[in-house]
Amino acid sequence: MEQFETVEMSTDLLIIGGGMSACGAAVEAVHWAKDRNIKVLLVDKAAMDRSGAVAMGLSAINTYLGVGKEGGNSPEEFVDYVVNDQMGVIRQDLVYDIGRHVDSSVHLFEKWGLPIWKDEEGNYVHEGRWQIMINGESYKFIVAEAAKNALGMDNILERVFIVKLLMDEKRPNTIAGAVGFSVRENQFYVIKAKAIIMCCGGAVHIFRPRSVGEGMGRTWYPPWNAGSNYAMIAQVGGKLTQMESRFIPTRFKDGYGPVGAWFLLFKSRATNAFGENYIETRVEEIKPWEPYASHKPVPTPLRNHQMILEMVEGKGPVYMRTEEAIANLAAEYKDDPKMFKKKLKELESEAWEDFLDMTISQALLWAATNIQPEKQSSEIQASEPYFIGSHASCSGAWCSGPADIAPDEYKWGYDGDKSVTYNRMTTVNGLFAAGDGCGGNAHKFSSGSHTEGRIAAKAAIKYILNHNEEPAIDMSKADEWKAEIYKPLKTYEEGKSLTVTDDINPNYILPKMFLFRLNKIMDEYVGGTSYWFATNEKMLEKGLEYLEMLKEDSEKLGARDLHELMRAWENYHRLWTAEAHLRHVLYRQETRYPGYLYRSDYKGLDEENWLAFTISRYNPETGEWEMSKVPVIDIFGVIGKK
Ligand code: SFD
Ligand code: AMP
Repeated sequence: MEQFETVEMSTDLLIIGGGMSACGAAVEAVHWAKDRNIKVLLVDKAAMDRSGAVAMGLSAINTYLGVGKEGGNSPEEFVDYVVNDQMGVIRQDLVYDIGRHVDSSVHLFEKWGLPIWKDEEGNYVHEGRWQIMINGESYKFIVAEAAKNALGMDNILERVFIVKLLMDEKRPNTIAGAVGFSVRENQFYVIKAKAIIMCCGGAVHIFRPRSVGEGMGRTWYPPWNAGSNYAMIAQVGGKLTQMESRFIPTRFKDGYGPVGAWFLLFKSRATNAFGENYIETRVEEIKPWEPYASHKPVPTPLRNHQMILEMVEGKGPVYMRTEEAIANLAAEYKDDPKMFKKKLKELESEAWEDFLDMTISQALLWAATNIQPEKQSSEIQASEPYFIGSHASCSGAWCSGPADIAPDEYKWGYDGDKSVTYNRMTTVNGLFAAGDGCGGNAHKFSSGSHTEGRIAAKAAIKYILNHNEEPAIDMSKADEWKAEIYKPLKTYEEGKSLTVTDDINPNYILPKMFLFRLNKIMDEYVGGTSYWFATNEKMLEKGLEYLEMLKEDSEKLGARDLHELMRAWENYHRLWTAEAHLRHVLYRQETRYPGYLYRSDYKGLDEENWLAFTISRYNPETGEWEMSKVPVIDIFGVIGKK
């Protein structure tokens, strides 16, 4: 323990994470903090230039409304879209809040240097109604630069992994700080803070991925999003919502290339192996999920359901008809051979750029398997489940909404005084969440997550001004926390000489083996890809039993170096996320999201009982999980609207 120096730090606002929402939080927080003598510190487990989901870049910004522009959308229309895509269970106050502010984040990105595609009149080129095209290979770098400029490097800790949050010793249910360690240097951090914004992204590798063995690590969402948001918020008693809302993205097979550009920009069809368009041929099969089934566009889970039926009935592979889409788009120029050739080349290069900007592995896979998108179709498939509160799913913390829109049930302030509410504050005082971490609020994507970081930061500064008290943390416990965090290193050192191969040992379990076990339990009992996303009460109860045993074994996690120590704690966060997920799946007794999750024992939609948010709270005093539900309030009257 002596070799690890304890670094004690103190700040007013602590931003945990350095991704899209954290960068938004940083820029906004500094704006409100700078003339008020308020300190802001950001801690990222990686390097901000390329950390988080946008590391590889993106080819589109999926949330842009164009409010007030010709042909633009209103925030109310955005609410209608999101609520119905997500089968009704959405916090309309939070979505509206994103809708009314998101354009300004996009305009900032452009000001900071992000190239956005423009047409001849200088308007943004839309991929679809809500999506605009970008040259986004350096998207994260550009957004991070603005955050770094705002904060200054002295107020940023990179490569420091936050393991757990600390609660105030004097004030009940109030946040006071966090502890973590450097993954490069022998430094252990205790950080005191008056408010914290959780910006740690979603969770990947909770379920066994389709890519195993030599393909391990290739996933759609980034493998380093390890559920830190959900785990750390739950551990201190913060309420989580919609943790059953996992996301099953339809992706190009094996390379995980996104499909949005193909469906929306290239107007491609997807068909089964016999050329049948399942969106048209399987209309009847989604009817049990009315009123949502008739909404346009068809909700994402229902589109997935139609595709999954093709596979289950033996009509796969399912193909994205890229060659047909390119031919259709070029056909307009068929009477002018020169223009036709030029257009074909242009479309070909756009097809490759889409992946080179965002999912390079898909472009590599195309090259490696001799795919020429203008000549042949590519397989698509339903991926393994992910947890992401910012895409077409909404797992995350139960957060307070905007004072002017949120009904009383959805907003709270210090001591429950509804006249002083803090937007995006969790149910723990002073603890805020944004991006993938804020639940019940889907379709934020990169721009909406940045926006939510900004919203949370403004509220967190207000909270600090109203509660400007020193956090009460008992520093005499620092050595205890330190021993707990570095324990996997010690466990490994003490046990390593007992076996010749160090990945199999009776005294410890290495993070990779731990991960494999978690993945197996979740896949087989909680409805992973092997089971086509289906499970039932009995399976879930069995799965929970095995998770409990894994929890016991987490005490024996071993790590060979600092990097592996991070892997150990990431997997511990995954375990908590997995348990929260399982408990929510068990609680919601219906199949609201076919295509994402099937309860074999409750096959249909049950609007009467389950048009509600599922809420879980881990009680730190008793160690028990408490489940409850909160009714959905249709603030804008959009549920089931055609
Ligand atoms: O089409 C700790 N996303 C897309 N968004 C778009 O707008 N357009 C697209 O085209 C998108 N596509 C897409 C997308 C993502 C990926 C991976 C691909 C394609 C291949 C979604 C967005 O990226 C997503 O909505 C946002 O990035 C979410 O933002 P945020 O802030 O919630 O998460 P983050 O950016 O991943 O950042 C997480 C940060 O936390 C750090 N971290 N730091 C300290 N301690 C810990 N314990 C920590 N745990 C995590 C991370 O290092 C990181 O900085 S399309 O396919 O959908
Ligand atoms: P994806 O590439 O699947 O992440 O999708 C990018 C964006 O396009 C998201 O906003 C999706 O909701 C949207 N999208 C993808 N496919 C479709 C589709 N077939 N119909 C309507 N919207 C879609």
